[in-house]
Amino acid sequence: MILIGRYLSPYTRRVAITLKLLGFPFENNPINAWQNLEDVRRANPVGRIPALVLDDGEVLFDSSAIIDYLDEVAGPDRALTPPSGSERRNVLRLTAAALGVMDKAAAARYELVMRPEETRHEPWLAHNLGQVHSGLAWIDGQVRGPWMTGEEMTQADVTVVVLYDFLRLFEASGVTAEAVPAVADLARRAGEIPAFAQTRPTI
Ligand SMILES: N[C@@H](CCC(=O)N[C@@H](CS)C(=O)NCC(=O)O)C(=O)O
Repeated sequence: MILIGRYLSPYTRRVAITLKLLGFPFENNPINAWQNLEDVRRANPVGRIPALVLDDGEVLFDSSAIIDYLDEVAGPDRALTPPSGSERRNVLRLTAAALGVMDKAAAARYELVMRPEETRHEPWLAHNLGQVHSGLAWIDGQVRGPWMTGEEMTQADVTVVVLYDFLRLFEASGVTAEAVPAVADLARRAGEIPAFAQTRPTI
């Protein structure tokens, strides 16, 4: 399988970590929509990363759809999202919150890096960053320990950790370890696991 997208994208990184945790071999093609739009569009007509090219040539895109497929192939005992019930709903809720914060962080970052400074709309930037902080504070209050939902690492942990690592790299987010101590501790411990350490992004 070939994972298209660079690990600076938290959406791509959550797929890479899931592939590694579930033991799927893959190659990474670290392209992005800004420098390689035509190549990205060949895999995903919307022109976004990540996309996953399967061994038979079928292409999947959107990180959640890819992860759903990987969980299905891994089977219910190994899947990172529980198969049913309140455990599943809880993991989906936490993962959705982390993805929502990720979308807001991306919107804030685009406002800063995609526009000439004189056209930046500060209220929109502040609106998005406000949602980043409120969402992340809520997630921090949900950590049961040692992982998000208790003893087992799940997709909620993968997504929260890639979100936090991305926010720490994106300094203008204003997110500090002190503001979200439970998430910061979770990310520190996850960072010692090879799947996380081997995919650590740099700007
Ligand atoms: N919902 C999508 C979001 C993917 C996404 O926004 N990717 C960003 C990179 S972090 C991208 O390709 N942006 C380029 C663009 O939107 O033009 C997913 O989960 O895969």
